[in-house]
Amino acid sequence: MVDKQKKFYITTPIYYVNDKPHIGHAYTTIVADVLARFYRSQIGEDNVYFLTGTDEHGAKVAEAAKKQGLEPQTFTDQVSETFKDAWKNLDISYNYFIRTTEEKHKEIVVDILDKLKDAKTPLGNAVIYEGDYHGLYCVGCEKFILESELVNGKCPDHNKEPEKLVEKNWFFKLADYLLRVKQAIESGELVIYPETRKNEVLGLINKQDLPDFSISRSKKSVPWGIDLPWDDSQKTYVWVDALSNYITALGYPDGKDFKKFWPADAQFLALDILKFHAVYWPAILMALDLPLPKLYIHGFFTLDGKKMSKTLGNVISPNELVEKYGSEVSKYLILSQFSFGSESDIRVEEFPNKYNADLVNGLGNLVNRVTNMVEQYLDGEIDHKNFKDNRVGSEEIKNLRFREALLTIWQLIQKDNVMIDENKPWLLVKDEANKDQVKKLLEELSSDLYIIANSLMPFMPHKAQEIINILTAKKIKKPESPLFARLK
Ligand code: ME8
Repeated sequence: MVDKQKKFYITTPIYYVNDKPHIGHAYTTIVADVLARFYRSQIGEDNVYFLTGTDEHGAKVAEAAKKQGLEPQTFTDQVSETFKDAWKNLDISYNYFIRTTEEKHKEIVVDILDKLKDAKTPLGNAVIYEGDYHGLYCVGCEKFILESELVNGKCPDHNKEPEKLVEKNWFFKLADYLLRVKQAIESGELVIYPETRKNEVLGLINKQDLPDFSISRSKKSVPWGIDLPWDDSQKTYVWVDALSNYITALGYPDGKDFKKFWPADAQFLALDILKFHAVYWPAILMALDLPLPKLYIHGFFTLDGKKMSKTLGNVISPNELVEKYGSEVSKYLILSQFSFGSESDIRVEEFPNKYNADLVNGLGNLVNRVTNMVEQYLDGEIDHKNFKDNRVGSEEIKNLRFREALLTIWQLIQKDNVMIDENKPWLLVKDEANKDQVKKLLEELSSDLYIIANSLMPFMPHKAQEIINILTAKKIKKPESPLFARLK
């Protein structure tokens, strides 16, 4: 990522409203939030755009609505609110929350479809053509599934036999774009990070197992979606509708935000939707003659070794974590457990110890000790003009190494706590001759604390600000109640 760039556009996937927000959705949204806050501090509020939202069309959502006896729109209105609430509880600083059922999005999708319909592939063929689709369709996945992907005749993710479908569809001529997508990946025009995922996508293209994909479904099988502008027997396939959100939100093609922010500088997702983002999406963008984004893929994590799912009932709601720990600590606990990109198991049972060790005994204790000593030994007076905003962990954040950024900050916290233990200022102050030494020590500690607080800004903006306010007050005072209360 280039440092001096003037804009930064960050997206998360838009989440399906057939499910409630869980810790998997929260992870993606939190990393996007940290990066957005970081870049805002680097290049200014107006130059960062952070988009998230909900994916509200398709058979899967219609089915979920039906189960609850609700009209799809009423149902999606309700569930998209639960996502907004969860992000509010986690203090997520998105600039826009897009819903695929909103008018502006639907209008621009129609415009995109019309453009694709008129476009020619690099080989001179029509980008969109009509054909018969014979296929197996998994409603759970919301996609056609290949014979080779089945396990014992069933979709491995949903343990359900797919439906056989033959229907008239409109297709996207992916075949004419595969070579170009491959070249774009190899040349770095399309960024896919980490390397393992990039190689996976290249492998997929080399295997030549990527047929042209449908951009529409017959209204009979999927009645809930955007009308296809030139064929009223068809609805827009939910993935074309969904992927478009990344540009409809910005007001493609003429919107000010679109002109300023596209292409995306960081599109976050997990590997479950890699093919759609790393093959279909770039091909669609090429057909629209638009520049390609950077895709950042994090691990798909399990809970106690099992896939999280509503059926297994092992879904952790971010709201429960926020209720117990507050938003900032919840974000800390989630981000510090594993590195971006690694496939991991969430171990919620480790959260209480981690909280006590890192926040109560680590950061909270350091703030308490330093401010208490400054208050007592120096009458609260430290010349904070000497504080420097030398943040630590910035390089790590730029490289998506969020856990490592936190580790770097916590090394400084640890170093300072040790420095206090070793120097024992409470003994030093007993002798007037050590006055300067104590002052110097507390100056260094306060100045470190200032660095720690600034470095924590993208992760814990409120706690960080609280620390900065204490340190830059006329007189430093120990906080009235501890920054992080011990868990009972
Ligand atoms: O796929 N571990 O929506 P979705 C890590 N609507 N991340 C997880 C996760 C887990 N166990 N579970 C979910 C869709 N996620 C489409 C996307 S985009 C144009 C359309 C996160 O609700 C992760 O980011 O199934 C994953 O890619 C996304 O949620 C899937 O969300």
